[in-house]
Amino acid sequence: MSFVQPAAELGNQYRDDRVLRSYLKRTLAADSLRMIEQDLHWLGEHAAVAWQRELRRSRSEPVHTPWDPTGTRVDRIELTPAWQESRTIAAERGLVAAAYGSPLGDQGRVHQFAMVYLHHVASAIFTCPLAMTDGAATCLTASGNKRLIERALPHYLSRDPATFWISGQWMTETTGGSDVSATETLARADEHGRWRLYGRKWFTSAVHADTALALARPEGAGPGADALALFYLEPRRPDGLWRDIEIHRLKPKLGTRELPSAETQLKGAPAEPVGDLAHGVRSIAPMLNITRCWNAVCAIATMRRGIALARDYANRRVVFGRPLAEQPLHQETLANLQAEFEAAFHLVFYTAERLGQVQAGTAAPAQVPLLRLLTPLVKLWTGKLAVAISSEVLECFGGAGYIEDTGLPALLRDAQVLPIWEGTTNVLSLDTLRALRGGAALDAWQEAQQALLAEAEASPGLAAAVRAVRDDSQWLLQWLQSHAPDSPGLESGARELA
Ligand code: MFK
Ligand code: FAD
Repeated sequence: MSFVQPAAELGNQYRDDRVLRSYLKRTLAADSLRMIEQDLHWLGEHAAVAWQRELRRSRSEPVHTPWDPTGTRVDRIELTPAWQESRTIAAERGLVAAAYGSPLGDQGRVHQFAMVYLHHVASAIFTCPLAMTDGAATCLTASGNKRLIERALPHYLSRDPATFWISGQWMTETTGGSDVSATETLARADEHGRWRLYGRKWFTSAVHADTALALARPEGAGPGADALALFYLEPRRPDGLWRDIEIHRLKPKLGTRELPSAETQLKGAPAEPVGDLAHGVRSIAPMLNITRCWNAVCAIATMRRGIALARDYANRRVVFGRPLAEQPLHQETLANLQAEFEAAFHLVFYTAERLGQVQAGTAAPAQVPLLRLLTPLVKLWTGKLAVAISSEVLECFGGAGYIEDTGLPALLRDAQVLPIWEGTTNVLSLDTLRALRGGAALDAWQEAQQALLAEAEASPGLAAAVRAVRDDSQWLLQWLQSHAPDSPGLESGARELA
């Protein structure tokens, strides 16, 4: 019998995650940690079991059936088993609910994102609709629309799979996803005064979601983005049939294949304005900021999974007479990946802490502009890094990393969406400059940086590194100070950045 290389294995992803465990121990009171640890152990175990299970079966994809045998338009979407299982897990573990009214107070976001981090890779990308659902809950809350809050929030925050609802986010059209100003979807009041939407939404992920928030242009409104309004829809009737909506097709995607992302025609779909009949981008911005935070959490989850597999493999694979893990150059490769991941991890959870405090109203005033600044930064940086790390992880497996049924190529394919959706890297770079307007974010950032550096300086051995970071950041501060306060400066700043 010739040699057979054992595959990489995963243990309980909570138990084995030194970075997560030490962070939570440092951040949460012992009682709080005890309260949530059962969830974390369960999700950590599920992550390991799901990984092994997915390797043993071929990955399925959702199926769209436009017509029934009698010729009636049905647009049935059949979901994959892993996707359906993930919906149940999400409701029962409270992956959205944990962030609202948490017994951990303003640390509810830390609890929630620790769970999301453990679950993302095992979730079949169900984290996409969960992010949008969380975003919708925040967005409706911010709108103050009492009727919609009472209607939808109890479902979004339900821990019962039978009553749990997920939301979609319908912005992108063929005219543009970054620049939504040319949105063609029209909102027109019918003879009963009920708003109906007409148009084509070009990317609608989790298309079968129970509700959606959509941008549309009210009839008679002028051109441009500010004339758009935000609408709430329940796209399907209780019997599952679509309300004046047709699904053209499910998109054939590079990755995220279990996530049904559709091209959708709105043919008079009933909808309800969330707020004013204008300022739709401003109204949906709270949703964007939540989903961008989720994106960052899912990015570090991807990095951590790849590194865990690569480390395990390095102990099993023997090259040039010793385990790969003992080859100095490979040790350096793994150490670099780990260092990049740990930096990203801490920035993401630092942002999650600020988000929880701002949401709970316990944040100091300066935390609000700081969070606004960190959100696009953390999304754009971790999105790109997840792709780079996943690519390096594949190489750590040599040729095996390129082979479908190791499960590794899916990791890279799924990572590639992270820098694209929810704002591409360049669009978020410009959003960062938008967040810097007025100077409050920059002041808050400097203050936060000083506090962090003072804390780090107190740790033995870190003082020299802290001084180096402080020196390096001086040029950036000066650059930002010269460009941030006014928008013409921002535009020339964007050119310089490019
Ligand atoms: C598994 C991982 C989880 C993630 C799952 C995600 C699944 C969903 C997939 C999707 O991709 S959904 C679609 C996501 N689409 C985007 O992210 C759009 C990207 N483009 C932008 O973000 C553009 O910058 C933007 C559309 C916002 C530009 O629109 P405008 O109208 O030209 O911008 P403008 O005039 O600067 O801003 C309008 C208002 O919104 C301003 O407020 P005021 O009216 O009070 O002045 C802005 O300050 C405000 N605004 C814009 N972005 C904001 C914001 N406010 C707070 N936060 C922001 N991020
Ligand atoms: P464009 O906006 O045309 O961008 C093309 C290039 O131009 C990018 O590199 C971008 O960075 C660059 N660019 C744009 N503006 C500028 C600028 N001012 N300066 C410099 N560079 C710029 N959308 C939804 O609304 N709902 C969904 O559910 C949804 N699901 C998705 C699922 C998947 C799998 C994918 C891939 C996309 C999904 N999207 C969804 C769409 C996504 O949000 C958009 O694709 C994204 O925002 C980019 O828009 P676009 O495709 O029109 O590209």
